[in-house]
Amino acid sequence: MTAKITTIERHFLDQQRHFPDATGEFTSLLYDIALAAKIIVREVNKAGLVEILGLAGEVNVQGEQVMKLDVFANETMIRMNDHTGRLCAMASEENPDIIPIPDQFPAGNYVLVFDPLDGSSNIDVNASVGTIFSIHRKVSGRERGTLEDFLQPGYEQAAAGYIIYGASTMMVYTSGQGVHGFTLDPSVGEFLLSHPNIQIPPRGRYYSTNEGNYHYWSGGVRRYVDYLKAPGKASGRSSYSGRYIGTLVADFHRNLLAGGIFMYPADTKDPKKPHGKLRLLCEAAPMAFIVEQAGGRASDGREDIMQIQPESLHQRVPLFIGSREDVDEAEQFIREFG
Ligand code: FDP
Repeated sequence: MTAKITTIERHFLDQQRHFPDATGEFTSLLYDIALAAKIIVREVNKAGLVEILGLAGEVNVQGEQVMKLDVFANETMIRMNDHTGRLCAMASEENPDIIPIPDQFPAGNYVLVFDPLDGSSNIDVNASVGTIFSIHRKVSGRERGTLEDFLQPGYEQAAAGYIIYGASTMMVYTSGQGVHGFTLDPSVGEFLLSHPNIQIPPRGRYYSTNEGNYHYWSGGVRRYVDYLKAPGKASGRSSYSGRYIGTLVADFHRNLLAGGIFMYPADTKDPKKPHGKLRLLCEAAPMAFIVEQAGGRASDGREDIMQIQPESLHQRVPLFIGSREDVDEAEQFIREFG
């Protein structure tokens, strides 16, 4: 056993040394998120027990109010980060407006956007769920954050990451110095560096999408998925395998390690959501930062997700993300067939 054991805290401190002017504020912010994840996973691991220990919304046997897991995850992220003096505002997938830092606490130089419990429809069936986060530097010049601090394109992110509550719990993040993954060792309660410098294969063999929406997709997207499934006799390639659980974090994570493409295209199913389902700021942009740092690509079918100038906090975008050559090819089909 010669492998070096690096805790997430040690790793963050080592990374900070590359920036002699760093105050430690950013490093501490990442560490607070890791801590919030440990609190969330403690409850996620009890998800199947709510029937026994008390239903969400009821009072449990200990006399405590039982919260729905997504509400609990949201409140944990907010409570862990509202008083530390590192943030000037937050935004969550669960809250319609920005979440101010209460007046009694100091304001910092960063804003945090998060999806506290991604894939929430999978909680009841004991499949993987996750938390996604994105950090931007304050640009408004105001002491307390404003909407302007959130409406920044993806390439301005200071850091982004996710936590996957799966067979084991992993935190994967980037701050622009590569992508690093940590696995939680529950026996010591520490995230340990298990996947340094993750690189996504340039081409994969897997596609992940909700094919139930096939008839609502554009011609280009349909042709692309047909192409993935057809044996490529001429090119000698075999057909792709489908993998889709319906939790962005889990589907993305699989493709990040194994190679492949995740798609949530625009569809005509719901006229209120003409740009697909996923949110730019708390889902697409953070995943785009990670995949680019790992050597992959993220596109809305026409342009890079990282280049999109957000117009509203909960803006939705189509998403094609994963191995570089696969995303290039998806774009080609959309260019050619619409
Ligand atoms: P969910 O609504 O369960 O939170 O964020 C939205 C999301 O999950 C993604 O995690 C997932 O990729 C997608 O929606 C699944 O949507 P479909 O059920 O339409 O496939």
